[in-house]
Amino acid sequence: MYTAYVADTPNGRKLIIALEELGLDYRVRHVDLGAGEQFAPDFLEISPNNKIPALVDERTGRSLFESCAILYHLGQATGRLIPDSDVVLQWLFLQAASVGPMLGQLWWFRHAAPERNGMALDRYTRETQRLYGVIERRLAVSNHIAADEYSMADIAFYPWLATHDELGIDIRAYPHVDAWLRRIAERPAVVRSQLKMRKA
Ligand SMILES: N[C@@H](CCC(=O)N[C@@H](CS)C(=O)NCC(=O)O)C(=O)O
Repeated sequence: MYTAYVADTPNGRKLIIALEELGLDYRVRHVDLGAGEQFAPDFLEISPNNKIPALVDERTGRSLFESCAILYHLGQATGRLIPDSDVVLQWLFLQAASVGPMLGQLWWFRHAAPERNGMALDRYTRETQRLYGVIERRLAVSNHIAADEYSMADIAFYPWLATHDELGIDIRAYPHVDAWLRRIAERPAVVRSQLKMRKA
């Protein structure tokens, strides 16, 4: 039995999709980021960077933070969704190091900044478009991100790239990403993850 600490954000959703895909036994703990629950001492014990998601294995008491490290761990522990560990890892690093932070900044400057900042909007929009272009080129030659088959890399990218409308990104400019998003959205585990996240 696992406990998944999440909120209704792309990083939280990744973990729920992975747990659903793997059919693992887990319960959800919703962390109220607006109320500052991520700074509670108990939560910092398992997630010292005060961010969701985090995962606790209740059988061993072992905890992990950083979404892509958690996905990688679950894949290795079950022997599933990691067709080639080095290749999956490189895409997981790209997601965690670039796609999450850049799209996250663009979202913040578009939806949460107290005043409009044209330079930041321009910079993060161009960087986000560049990253959609990287994945577009990859999906032009591969059915999925790390390999032809579905893997943890797709789980890591999907909830982020699915936010294109909120980011002002015209998905028609990235037809392979668009088709891939539609295919992933139909997966039963992805559909179930949405229901689980509603409470998050
Ligand atoms: N690199 C981290 C990023 C996690 C992250 O940014 N989580 C956000 C929600 S999407 C969070 O918990 N923010 C709370 C805060 O910064 O106080 C990961 O992939 O797990």
